[in-house]
Amino acid sequence: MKSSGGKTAILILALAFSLSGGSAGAGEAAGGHGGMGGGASVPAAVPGKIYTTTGRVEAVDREGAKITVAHGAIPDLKLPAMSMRFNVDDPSHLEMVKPGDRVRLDFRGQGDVYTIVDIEPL
Ligand SMILES: [Cu+2]
Repeated sequence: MKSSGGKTAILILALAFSLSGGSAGAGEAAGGHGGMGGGASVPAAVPGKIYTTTGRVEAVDREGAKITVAHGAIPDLKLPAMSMRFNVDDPSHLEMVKPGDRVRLDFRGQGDVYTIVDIEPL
């Protein structure tokens, strides 16, 4: 299939995802590590600090401006490898990657909310 078919499928998936998740509440929409358990062992991100990691894109939510990435361990944040949903500040980043892509991403954190400031396919 050409890319148009794939894009349609992705859009439908993204729409279904946002619809099914829409009633879960704003707190869940922030993504992050709220459900990880343990809690105390995860240090808060240093405000303003940019962290870099690599991973694989699992989902791109254009409506919600979020990208889900299965990232590697992030020693600075004492995070194991995991799947995590990041906010996206720059909408153009939503167009630059698609599910399945290996990516490098730069992000910053505030509390449990992690926001991608740059992302590029590897
Ligand atoms: Cu994570």
